[in-house]
Amino acid sequence: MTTEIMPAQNLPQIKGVKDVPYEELFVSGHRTCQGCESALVMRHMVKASGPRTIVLGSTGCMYVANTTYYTTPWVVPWMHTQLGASGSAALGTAAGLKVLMRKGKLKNEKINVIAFCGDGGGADMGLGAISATLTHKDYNCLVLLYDNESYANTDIQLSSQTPYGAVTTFSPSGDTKRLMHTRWKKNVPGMLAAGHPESRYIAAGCAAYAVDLMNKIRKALELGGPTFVHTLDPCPKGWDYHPQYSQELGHLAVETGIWPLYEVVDGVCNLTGPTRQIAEGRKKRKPVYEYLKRQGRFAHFIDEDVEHFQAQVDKMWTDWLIPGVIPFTVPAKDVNILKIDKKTKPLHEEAKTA
Ligand SMILES: Cc1ncc(C[n+]2csc(CCOP(=O)(O)OP(=O)(O)O)c2C)c(N)n1
Ligand code: SF4
Ligand SMILES: [Mg+2]
Repeated sequence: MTTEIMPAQNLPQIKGVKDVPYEELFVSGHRTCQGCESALVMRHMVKASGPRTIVLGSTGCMYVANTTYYTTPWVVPWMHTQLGASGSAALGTAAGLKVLMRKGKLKNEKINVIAFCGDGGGADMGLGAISATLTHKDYNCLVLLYDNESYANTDIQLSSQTPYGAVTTFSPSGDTKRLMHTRWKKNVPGMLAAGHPESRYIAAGCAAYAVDLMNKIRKALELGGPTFVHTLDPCPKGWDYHPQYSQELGHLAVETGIWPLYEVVDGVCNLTGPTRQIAEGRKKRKPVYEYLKRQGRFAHFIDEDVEHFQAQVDKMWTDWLIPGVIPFTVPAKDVNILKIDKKTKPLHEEAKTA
């Protein structure tokens, strides 16, 4: 047995599927449902980050189904953390490692710290802690929010990420109310990107676009500081479809424009994958009906529900300041004022020459 510490890894961008590391660090031995895309996110996440990684996981399917009866699929060190605590666990672990290295108790090397949370744990309960973590620029840690659009582990309760009109155990469709849930999904990556200028990397991904997702994980870890990646994960149990269609639904979520893929690097927003192709006019956005009709949770929708859903998504693409990312619109009279004028001298430069 060797006690040698593995060297710090380089995490270069992956050019294509052939370039993806062969090594599996999330293996068999878990009890997630067949076709669970959140489990695939976990697999891609550690494949991208490599063996020098510590994973911290909030309560939820990816904790419970991945650590049942003394079995675990994690090859890397891993720890459970409380449902709303992914941000605090990430920051605390990063701070602990930094102190141990400063005191010489741990070899000074790059160790990736990744804390994951579900949408219930991250978009609802733990949002404040994630926000605080993203302001602490001296600590290297990634928070990954895997979004299956419900509190899935406790039997599919409604979260702030559940889409408009969807049936959950808290929002059944009935005779009195066809739609129990009429709130639009909270825009978490857009909100975090807009509000946390100290974070160098915030992105939205999907496991159906595996290389794009792995590259986002790598870029977050390479740039360092506190970073955030949000994935949309089809969930056969909660979304009510046959497990064989998980990848297809991931593709459809992106191709219909419901889930835009992007990254914000040092404040600069890049659309990625099919989202970029749609924005550039190289690919046509598919109607949301193509996505909705494939899932039992929308089976009660009538035409007007589909039309409302489509209108909301259209608005994201036609009116928003950055399509699908930043939800501000500009009044027609201000279109010219709000265009960025590159000729205007920044005030700090004017002060220097005064
Ligand atoms: C403070 C607290 N409240 C409630 C629970 C019960 N609980 C465990 S997992 C879970 C669902 C979490 O949902 P999400 O974060 O979306 O993860 P998912 O189960 O969908 O993977 C809940 C409510 C808990 N563990 N801790
Ligand atoms: S309920 Fe959904 S998220 Fe949970 S293990 Fe099953 S497929 Fe995965
Ligand atoms: Mg969830």
